[in-house]
Amino acid sequence: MTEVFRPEDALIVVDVQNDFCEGGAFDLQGSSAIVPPINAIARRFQTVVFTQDFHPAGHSSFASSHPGAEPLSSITMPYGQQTLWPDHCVQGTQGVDFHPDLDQSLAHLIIRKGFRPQLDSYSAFVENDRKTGTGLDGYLRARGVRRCFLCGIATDFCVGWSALDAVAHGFETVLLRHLSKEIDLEGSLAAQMAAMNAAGVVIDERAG
Ligand code: VGL
Ligand code: ZN
Repeated sequence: MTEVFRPEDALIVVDVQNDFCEGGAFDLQGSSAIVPPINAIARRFQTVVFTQDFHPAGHSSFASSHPGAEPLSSITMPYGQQTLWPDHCVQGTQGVDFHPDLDQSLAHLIIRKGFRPQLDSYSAFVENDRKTGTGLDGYLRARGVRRCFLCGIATDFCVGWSALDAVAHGFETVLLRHLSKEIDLEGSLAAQMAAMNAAGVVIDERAG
């Protein structure tokens, strides 16, 4: 039986953008497959939020901004450890756009993140300094949301951090595992799944 979502449920669709999909700058291989079922499930929610990774050129989270640094290595920033990524989701490029099959008319709010040159943001709620809020918490509260469902890219980074922060902000939280795609960098998927389990995130393994 298809679950009936409640008026106080929100769907948060994280970073379903060209650069993380086939042919993108940081192609996670197979990301496109989650797009049609995300559209389908989004039609059943009364609150739908998309997030968009939205970096300026030369962003500090790019390996190319740190001479000699390899992509997927790590550096210490003033706010803590930061993984260095290939250039991705740069404002004004095609890679920053949502996947062409993602139905943007379903989004009630689009939260952009990672636009401060010296600060990255994985979570939809709080940037990587763990202090700078995006405003999402206030928006969801104002709309009476009590439970957050999360899906998108990447399970072990932006989706996972968003799920942990949803719990930390007092929301019941469900990860839609099969509507999410992982990076899996040196055990990051197992570690993030364990963290979500420990925090009380409900892991939903159904296809949607
Ligand atoms: C993401 C790495 C860098 C994500 C964004 O969407 O999970 N990962 N920027
Ligand atoms: Zn990014």
